[in-house]
Amino acid sequence: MTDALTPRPEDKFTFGLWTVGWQARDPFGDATRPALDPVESVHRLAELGAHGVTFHDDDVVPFGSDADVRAKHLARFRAALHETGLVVPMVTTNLFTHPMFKEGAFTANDRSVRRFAIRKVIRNLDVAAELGARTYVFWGGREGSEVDLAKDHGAALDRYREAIDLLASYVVEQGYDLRFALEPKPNEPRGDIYLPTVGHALAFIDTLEHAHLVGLNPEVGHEQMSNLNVVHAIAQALWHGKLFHIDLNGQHGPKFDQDLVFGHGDLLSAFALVDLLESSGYDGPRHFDYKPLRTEAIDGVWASAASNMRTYLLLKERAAAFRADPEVQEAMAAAGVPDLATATLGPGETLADLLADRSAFEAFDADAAGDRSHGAVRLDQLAIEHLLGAR
Ligand code: GLT
Ligand code: MN
Ligand code: MN
Repeated sequence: MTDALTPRPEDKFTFGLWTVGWQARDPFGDATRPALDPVESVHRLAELGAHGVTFHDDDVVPFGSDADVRAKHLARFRAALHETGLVVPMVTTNLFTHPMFKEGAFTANDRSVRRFAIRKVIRNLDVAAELGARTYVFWGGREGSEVDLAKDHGAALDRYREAIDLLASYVVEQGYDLRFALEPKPNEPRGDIYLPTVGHALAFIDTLEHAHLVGLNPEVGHEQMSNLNVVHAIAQALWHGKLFHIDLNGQHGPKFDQDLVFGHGDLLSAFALVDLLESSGYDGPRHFDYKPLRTEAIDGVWASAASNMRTYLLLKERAAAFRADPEVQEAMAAAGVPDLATATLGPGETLADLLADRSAFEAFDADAAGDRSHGAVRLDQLAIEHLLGAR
């Protein structure tokens, strides 16, 4: 293993406690692994070179714990962070496991469930702030429906906005240095989920009272479940200044949420994504939200955690080599990739000037423009050659 492929805290690799801690229960089968103590996960992830851990309230303090038990769990967890130096850059809330949330949390028809959900988040916002988290994720897995007529969808969006507005005003009032990141997903566990894609969530954010405090936590597989291009989604989130956090994993196209190891789905897309992230100035966590395969015992859990980081570092190294390759640079130029950064009007040029420019239209050789080759296949092949170690 070369040095560049050894994960280090400065790589900002983080893992949800629920990822390595997943016991691999699925709709058809029981757990195949024992429960993991979060304290052990913190130690093992630190040994593997991770920078931090993230968690739902219930991952650290079991739901329904009384105040004493809660304090003990939090104290043990804090001690593990202290011993290992792992940080907690992001925290989130479990608003999906308890049966009370079966019809929704912020968008439940039952108002008392909505009020409980907001209280559950507020209690955990205090924990997040105390642990120094900068991002608070909202994944609305139960916010949706199976039956279109069983919900007033406009009212659901009103209630969703009401909840996020209330929680953001709490953060502002408390003076917490926390921003919110909404995580889109098209379906699963609900038949259809509100804010199903990055685009839907961006439009929703625009309507919020504290819109500047709210961004996105896109997940690779969630966009791909919708048959969308995750690289385009991340690029647009960056373009809006809304990439607050990211969930990296793998997915083989539109099917159930696979949560594979990063890169173990669409590898070319993962390559382009790392290339984008590393050149974008994004300096947040590289957060892995994956599920160790159900076929694996505990050794496979730690091997797969390491695989996420190693795959990211390999792709980062391959992307750098790709960009540094003179033939790639020449192929990029031939394909006109850098030309898109030039504004369509020249400096000082007006729309009237464009209308007066005969070369732009009347004398434009449309057939020649239609005949040219853009060299995209050459670029794809160069990427493949770099990925396969042929260059
Ligand atoms: C849940 C979901 C993930 C979310 C997590 C945050 S929990 O496992 O599948 O995509 O990121 O609530
Ligand atoms: Mn997922
Ligand atoms: Mn996720």
